[in-house]
Amino acid sequence: MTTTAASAATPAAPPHGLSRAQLHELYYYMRLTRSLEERLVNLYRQTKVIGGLFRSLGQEADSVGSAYALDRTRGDFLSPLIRNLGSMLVQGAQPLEILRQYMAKAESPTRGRELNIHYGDLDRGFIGQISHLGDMVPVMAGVALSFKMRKQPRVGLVYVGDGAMSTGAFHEGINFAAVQRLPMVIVCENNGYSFSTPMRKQTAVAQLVDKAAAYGIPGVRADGNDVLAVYGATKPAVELARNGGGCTLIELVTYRRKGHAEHDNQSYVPAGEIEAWEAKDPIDRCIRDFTAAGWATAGELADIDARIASLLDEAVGACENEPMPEAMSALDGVLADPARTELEWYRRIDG
Ligand SMILES: Cc1ncc(C[n+]2csc(CCOP(=O)(O)OP(=O)(O)O)c2C)c(N)n1
Repeated sequence: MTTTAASAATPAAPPHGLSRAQLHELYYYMRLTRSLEERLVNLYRQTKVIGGLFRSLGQEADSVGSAYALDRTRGDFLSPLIRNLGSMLVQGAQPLEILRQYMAKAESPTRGRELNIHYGDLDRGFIGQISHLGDMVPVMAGVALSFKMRKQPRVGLVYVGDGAMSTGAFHEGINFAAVQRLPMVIVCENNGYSFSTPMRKQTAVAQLVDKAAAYGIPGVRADGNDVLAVYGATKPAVELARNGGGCTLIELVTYRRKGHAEHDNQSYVPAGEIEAWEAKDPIDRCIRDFTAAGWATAGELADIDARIASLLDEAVGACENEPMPEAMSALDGVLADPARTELEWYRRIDG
């Protein structure tokens, strides 16, 4: 993107048919993702988060820009992973329910049965994730197959990490999607690491997108830290899928600036690497690009920041004082009838 002082006076139209308001929305969701995760870090350090905390620091543009390319009004679906909080927010997830979920509160979507962002909502078009890497690819292939069989113009988008691409489930899922020409987009977030395994030990291909050719489908590679490049890569793939053109593999090149989760001290990361990627921060870049092009003023972006801060103040304040689930409800909604019978037995002996 080239910008000059003169272009700020008469801004060029934003790319990819996006409006100024839509660019502000892209910024909103990236900032919301980061700020919500920062609140979660504070709560984690106060031991108020139950279980692990998985950050997407530095990857906000890839989640937000790709999810934004789906059409929620047409019933498109996505399948997030632990680092795709941003995509869920775009799809309509609310900060309060994310906070409740991380703190295992009684009112959380899974009522304390599952943690972090492991939940789904079919009405809002995001699917609860299976932890086993790669498994969501065949699951989304099934969803996309149902769209195709019912002749619905809907698209399914599934996220995988560089590590997940080495699994058998990924291979079976992408192959099936390719052969069946399913209305599907597979977004690979190449963030350099799978837990402590760097890319060079993960795969022998030079670029993950090279794998697309082996399945006979189009492959696209984009800068995952540039929200407009991400949107620009994903939108045509979504429309191709919707129009019967089948599945595309998109590689978004980014970097995992935090450890696998908060407990991971990243001792395996070479010196200077994190700092080099800090300089390519997707939110800083968005602010720079949007203001230089005249698509947003610093004041407009600061207003968005302030709106998010007060939204999160309210959500954290409300959630912190909410109760945990009743201990005796632990088996409700988890297992089938025999377990409930057992629970009744415990209730009886409990008096
Ligand atoms: C089949 C399988 N093997 C191992 C794990 C344990 N595990 C959970 S996340 C993770 C790393 C995932 O790396 P990647 O797919 O690159 O995604 P990233 O964490 O980098 O976003 C591992 C090894 C798992 N969940 N499933």
